[in-house]
Amino acid sequence: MKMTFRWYGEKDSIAIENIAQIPVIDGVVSAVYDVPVGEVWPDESIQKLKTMAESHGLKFEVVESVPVHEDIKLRAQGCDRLIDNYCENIRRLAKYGVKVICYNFMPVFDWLRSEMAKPLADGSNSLAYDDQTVLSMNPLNSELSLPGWDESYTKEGLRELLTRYQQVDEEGLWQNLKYFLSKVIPVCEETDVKMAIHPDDPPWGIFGLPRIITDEKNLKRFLDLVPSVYNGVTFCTGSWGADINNDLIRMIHAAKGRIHFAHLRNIKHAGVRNFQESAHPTACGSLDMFGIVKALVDTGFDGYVRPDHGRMIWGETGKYGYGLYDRALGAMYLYGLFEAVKKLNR
Ligand code: DNO
Repeated sequence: MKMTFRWYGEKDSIAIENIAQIPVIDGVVSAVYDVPVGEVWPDESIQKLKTMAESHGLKFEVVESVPVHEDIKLRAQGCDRLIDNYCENIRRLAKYGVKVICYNFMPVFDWLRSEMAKPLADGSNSLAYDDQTVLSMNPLNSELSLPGWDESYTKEGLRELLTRYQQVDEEGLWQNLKYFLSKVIPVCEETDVKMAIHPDDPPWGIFGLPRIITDEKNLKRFLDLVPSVYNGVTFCTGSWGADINNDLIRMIHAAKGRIHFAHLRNIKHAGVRNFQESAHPTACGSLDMFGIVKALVDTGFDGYVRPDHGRMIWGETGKYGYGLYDRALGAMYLYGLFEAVKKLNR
């Protein structure tokens, strides 16, 4: 297991020096952020991330994300050029030592919450989701914006995009994903870079858009789409765990050998489709973090891990879910779990 930490590059308010001082961190997870989705990343930008990481004693082996252009998800005209660009990015990243690429196949929106800074009993705050609130939202009218979303959408652009998706249901999205993977995975095999799809967050359709990386059945279907080790997943406990019917430990066993990256965080369920993100330890939320780590170790997982989202604690402000302090506490806790489980398993 290699413990990593997400870093948004030079523009991140969290200095890489601070990340390097968290004792267990092996590398940063980052991306090139100033190139429009679908275009090729300049060599210099990739090289720069690597150099910055290495000059702080950190590796740069995981990219999150190389975003997938909507025209690929829609399999629209011109998508082959965009897929070629994606393949070129894989080749370039491989040249600089990248081993895993995290991406998602969620139409239009990335992760979604109804509240960004909901107070917790201890005075800290975190991200929360309540389906009733979300059902009453209209992305075209509300002020809704999330750090995970493409901020360049205009209202008209968004309306047009939502209209185009009316032609694509879940089955259509599966086919488009298969087409994308059939082009990309051979390049991964050639360059030894593993693709790791991120589950949909939350794992159900929103705003009438299809979502497919949602549960155990679909996880298996995804793995069978292209049965190559290079076609793998990012096991995000907070995303899959949002559906109370998902048995995360069984899902880890179902994906044995195909989990290349793990996003480990805890959430506390307040009801069906209603949860708040909590501190990482098992006792703070609804997920069995020990059981999850044990399942990963038992199935021979040897990939990258990162603490995911944290609360905002000690007065910290900044990018929602991506403060320094609580993620650092999370990294320490998770590392401790891995060390203990591995030693007990010997
Ligand atoms: C949220 C993240 C996601 C993730 C993408 C991967 O905090 O886990 O935005 O980076 O879905 O493509």
